[in-house]
Amino acid sequence: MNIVYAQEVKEAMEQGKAVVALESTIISHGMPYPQNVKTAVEVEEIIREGGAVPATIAIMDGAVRIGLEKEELEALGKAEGTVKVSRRDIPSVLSGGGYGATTVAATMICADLAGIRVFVTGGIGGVHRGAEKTMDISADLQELAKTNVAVVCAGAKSILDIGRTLEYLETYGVPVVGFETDKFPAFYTRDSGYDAGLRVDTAADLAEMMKIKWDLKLNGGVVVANPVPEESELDPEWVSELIENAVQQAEKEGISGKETTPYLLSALVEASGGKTLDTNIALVKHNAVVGAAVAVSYAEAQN
Ligand code: PSU
Ligand code: MN
Repeated sequence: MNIVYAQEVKEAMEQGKAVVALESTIISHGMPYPQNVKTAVEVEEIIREGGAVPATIAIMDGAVRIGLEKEELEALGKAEGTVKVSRRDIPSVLSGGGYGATTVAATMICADLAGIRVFVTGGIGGVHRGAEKTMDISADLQELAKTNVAVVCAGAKSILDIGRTLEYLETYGVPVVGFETDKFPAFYTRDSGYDAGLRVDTAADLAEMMKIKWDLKLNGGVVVANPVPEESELDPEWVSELIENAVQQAEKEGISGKETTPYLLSALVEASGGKTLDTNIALVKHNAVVGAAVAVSYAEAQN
């Protein structure tokens, strides 16, 4: 199979050490250069400081890559024409060559192939606003329904219909766990107005829950909803107005399909004078702290 492991990841796996998967769409389509590369490198470092080994996942030149070197992160962050790769795109990008940046869904698939059970990102995709007409529902949700990887995120942005996203996850049996919170966070803000449904307060408790779930063959992911740190939270009313405008702008310009999320993210960075980007970076780093702790606890629970 076309799977290539970075040396650091290979060694960690051989030794049964904790490994944390990271996605690459956030680098190629989620943030502008050079902040994207700087963040990716810093997030990897945070994971190492937390006692785990980072494995940024992407497709390069016909292979699934589990772990990238610094120069490769830089190349990916700068490259133009990188394909945003979700489940459906994996075979075509592997056979066609070039760079593919994996979304939450595709990163879960590759992490699962590699046996990595903890994955850190910013936010998951979900049911888009207006999905009752457009049927725009992220493939991330279907992947969470079936693939055994815990996804540490800061909830879902209110560019999405958060209520319907949570209903979908409930229908497909995906545990949504607030980390040190009862609330489901809304990415830029700590409280979406919806309850997460479940809560854990320690990485060890979460690791135990994951182990029980998968020992019971209850296949599928876990959403670990970790709110943005208070000091980096944006004003909920302000951000909701920005989002409202961005969603309308996207509609007017006829943006649809896989273009929607990247379009909205960059429109928000522009409209907020960079504030949404600062918050995005802060929350990913915080997720890395929690994800490393969960991976360490989960590795201990295996031994
Ligand atoms: N949310 C973010 N940043 C991102 C994404 C979501 O804050 O970069 C990316 C993730 O890779 C996620 C994808 O899996 O967007 C969802 O895209 P879509 O809605 O097209 O499935
Ligand atoms: Mn979509």
